[in-house]
Amino acid sequence: MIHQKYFELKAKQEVYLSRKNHIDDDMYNGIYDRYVNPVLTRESVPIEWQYDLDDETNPFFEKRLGINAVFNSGALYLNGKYILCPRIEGDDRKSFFAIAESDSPVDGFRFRGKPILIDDSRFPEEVNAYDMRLTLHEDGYIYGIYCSESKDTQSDDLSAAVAAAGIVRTKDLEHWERLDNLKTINSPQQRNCCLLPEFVNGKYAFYTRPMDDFINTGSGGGIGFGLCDDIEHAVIEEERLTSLRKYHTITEVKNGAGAVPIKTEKGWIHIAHGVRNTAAGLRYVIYAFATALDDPARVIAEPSGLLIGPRGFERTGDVSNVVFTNGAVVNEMGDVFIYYASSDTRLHVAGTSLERLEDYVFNTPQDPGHSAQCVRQRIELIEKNEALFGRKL
Ligand code: M1P
Repeated sequence: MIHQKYFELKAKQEVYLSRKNHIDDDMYNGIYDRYVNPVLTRESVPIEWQYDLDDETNPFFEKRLGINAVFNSGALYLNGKYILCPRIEGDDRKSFFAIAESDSPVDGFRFRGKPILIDDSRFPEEVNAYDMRLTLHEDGYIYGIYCSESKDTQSDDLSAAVAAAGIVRTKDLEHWERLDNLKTINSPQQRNCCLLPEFVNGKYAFYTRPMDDFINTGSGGGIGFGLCDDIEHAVIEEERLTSLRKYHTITEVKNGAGAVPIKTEKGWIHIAHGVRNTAAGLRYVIYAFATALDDPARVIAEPSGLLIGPRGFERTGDVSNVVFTNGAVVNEMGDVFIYYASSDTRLHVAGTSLERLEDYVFNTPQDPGHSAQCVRQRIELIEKNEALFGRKL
C-alpha cells in the first residue's frame, strides 16, 4: 500500500510548484528584473525520487535518498518550452542532472522523467558530475558540457580532486551519448567549459578555463578559447585567453564562462562569473562582456564590475556569498532570461531583453582600474545630470 503521508506531501508540493512568480520591484536597476521566488529548489524535486512510498518497507515514511540543493543550471529555449538542466545535489553530496521544463520562463518548472544517467563505463574514476552548459549546436545535436570530477590519486590529500570537461550529446533530451572528455594540451584541469553554438573556421569552438589544480586556477589567466576538429574525441591544442583575471576587480582570484554566449548583431554576449577573495572567503558574482563575431576570442566590450551580485537571502546557503550562472535563454520576442543560482543552494531567474542587455554591455563604462579615475568617472556622470537640470543636484 502507498503510505498516506505521500498524498499529504504531494498536495503540499503541488501548491508550491503552482506558485506564480513576479518581479521584485525593490530591486530595480533598469538592466534586468529579478524575480521574487526561486525557479527551482530542493522542494521542487519529485517526492518519488526521494521516498520509498511503500508503507510496508517504509512504515515511518522516512526520506531514503534526500536532496540537499538544486542550483547551477544549463538552459535552453526549445519548441516554445523553457528547459532547465540543473545541478541537483543529493544528501550524499553527489550531484546529478535532470530536466525540468515549463511553458513560462519564470515559474511552473517541473522535473520530467527520471534523472539523467550518464554513461560512466569508460570513466570509472568519475565521482561527481555538475554544472552542465547546454548548447543547441548548428550540427543538430544538443551538447551538454559539464564538470567531471574524480579523486586526485597523485595526492596524499584525501580531498584533492581533478576536474575535467565531460561531453554528452542528445537530440531529444532523453537519450544521451557520452563522448570523450575534452583534452586541453596545455591545461591539466578544466571546469566551466562551454561550447559555442556555431562552428568557427569549420571547427567546434569551446570556451575553457585553464587551471593548474582543482580550486586554484594558478597560472590560468582567465577564460580561454580553443578550437577542435573532432567533437567525439575533442582535443584543444591551443587556448587563447579572452576575458582576463585582473588585480582589484571582481575577477581577481578567478573567472569562468557561464551561460552559452548569446549572439547579437554587435557581438557574442557572455554572462560569466568572477571571483574575488575577502576576509569572509571567496565571493562569486556574475559579470558580462562581449567578444567579436569574426573572432569570438577577442573581447570588444567589458562593462565595469558586476552584473548580478548576491543580495538579500541569496547571500546565504551552503556556500554563502555566491551567485553563479551556467544558463540563459532568448525567446523569439528577444526576451532574455538568465538562470542564476545563489550560494550553491537554489536557482533564480532574472529577465531582460536583447536590447537592454546590449545597451548594458556596450554602453556601461569600463573599469578604469584606480579609485581616483573611478571618482572622475562618477563626477562626470553627476555633472552630465546637473547640466540637464541647469543646477547642482
Ligand atoms: O562554490 C561556488 C562555485 O564553485 C565552482 O566554480 P569555480 O570553478 O569557478 O570555482 C563550481 O564548483 C560551482 O559549481 C560552484 O557554484
